[in-house]
Amino acid sequence: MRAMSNKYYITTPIYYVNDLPHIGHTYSTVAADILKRYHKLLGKDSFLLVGTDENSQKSSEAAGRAGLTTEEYVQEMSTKWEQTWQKLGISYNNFIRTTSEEHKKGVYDFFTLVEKKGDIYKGEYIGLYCKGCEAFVTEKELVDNLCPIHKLPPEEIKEENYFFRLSKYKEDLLKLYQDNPEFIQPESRRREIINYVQNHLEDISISRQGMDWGIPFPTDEKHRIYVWFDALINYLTGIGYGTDDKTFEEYWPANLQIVGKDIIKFHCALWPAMLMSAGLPLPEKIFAHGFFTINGQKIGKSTGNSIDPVRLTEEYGFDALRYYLFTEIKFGGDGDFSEEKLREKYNSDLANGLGNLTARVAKLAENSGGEFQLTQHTFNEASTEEYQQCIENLDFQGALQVIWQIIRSLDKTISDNELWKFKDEELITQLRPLIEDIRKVSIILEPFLPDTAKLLQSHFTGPKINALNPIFPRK
Ligand code: ME8
Repeated sequence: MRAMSNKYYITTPIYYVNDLPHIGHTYSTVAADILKRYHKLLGKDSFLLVGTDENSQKSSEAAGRAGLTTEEYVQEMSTKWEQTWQKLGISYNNFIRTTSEEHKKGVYDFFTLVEKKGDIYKGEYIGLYCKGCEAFVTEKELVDNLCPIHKLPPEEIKEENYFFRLSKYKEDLLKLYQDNPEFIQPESRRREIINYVQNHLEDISISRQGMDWGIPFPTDEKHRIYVWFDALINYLTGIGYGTDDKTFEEYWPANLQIVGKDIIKFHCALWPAMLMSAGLPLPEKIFAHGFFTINGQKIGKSTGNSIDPVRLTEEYGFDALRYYLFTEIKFGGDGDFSEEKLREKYNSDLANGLGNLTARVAKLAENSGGEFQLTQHTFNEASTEEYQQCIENLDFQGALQVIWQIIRSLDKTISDNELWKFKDEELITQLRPLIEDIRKVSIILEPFLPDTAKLLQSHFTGPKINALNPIFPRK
């Protein structure tokens, strides 16, 4: 197995640019951001890659509708995606665009390795293609002759294409899943993939003819590389594959790749097979989370019905949105998004819970007139084993529950001991451990609520502690 290393490399899917980010994309990206921040706090050299998938047919169609050239369109849209992650405070290290020269260079290098291995051949493809999925669908998968996800009629496509010998890797993939039960998480997804690889794995078409958008096929100018084959390689090119070997070697293989459950076949079967073919190490783990609905309806660019994460952030704050997303639903499962529930959680756990506690303690500290010489805690000292275990297991809900138990118990200490009845030295003595605990809470909050954590850390520094305006005004 791999030697222990001090780096942590985590990725999110790279999203299509034919629309703007919605709450589903935000969910995957924030999950990765939580883990990036957590590992950084543990002292790891952590790298979070995000980006946009621009070589898809969807891009040129959307550009046409917008009256722009595809280049202009993808440029404009990818800027908007990047700005959204900036507005939401995502701590990414690189934003990879699949139309960039670095990416293309890496794709060509990768292609050369796979081709040398003899894993690319020319064949004829006849199939039903769903533009929403940017993938072929089988007749069996259709519901009323429509793609079940996008409710669109697939097109029949018949053409000469290049194929990747995916089926050649069937036994290697099954062995991978067998030997590394942690490779695909959660377990339900692992079983789904084992079933797919055992029963349905076929060679996959990796080129398209007659397109004027996409990376030109390296060995045949009539073809373009089919978007998934190029898109997956972003996880390598985003850390320098093909252009900066040193950085690439430092970070690859990824420690964790986060995806939604809609794209697991590509990530858990095609992607490791591509890497095996190229002779590159495999990622350690792929985690597929569930899907949000809004009032039971799938959210998505092709179906409309989106919720704008930037507006929610402006209204409730980024931390509140993060808190809601990861307390409401067990990471991995599906859930329903509701602004009403977001507001309820905001008021009960943030305004009344954390906000109220910190305001009370700060006010008492000011009233006491005391000076507090406080301890500097490292992240490890501040966090409990249970909290760390939850995050290592990607149980974000569990980790937040650990924090909120502490918050409730601190509140209870104030009420049970009727701290407001104390004065001067007695009050100072009673407050000191409470303030120390708030400081610890503010440290372990950081992966989840980074702005709040910073604010509390700077407010409760001592020696003098002033009153604090409610950090979460009631909504
Ligand atoms: O599939 N709930 O991009 P995409 C939760 N470009 N997560 C959701 C969601 C929802 N309702 N809707 C979308 C692509 N997501 C490819 C990926 S990677 C090499 C290429 C999230 O723009 C979830 O992470 O369609 C899902 O996997 C991803 O957005 C799909 O984004």
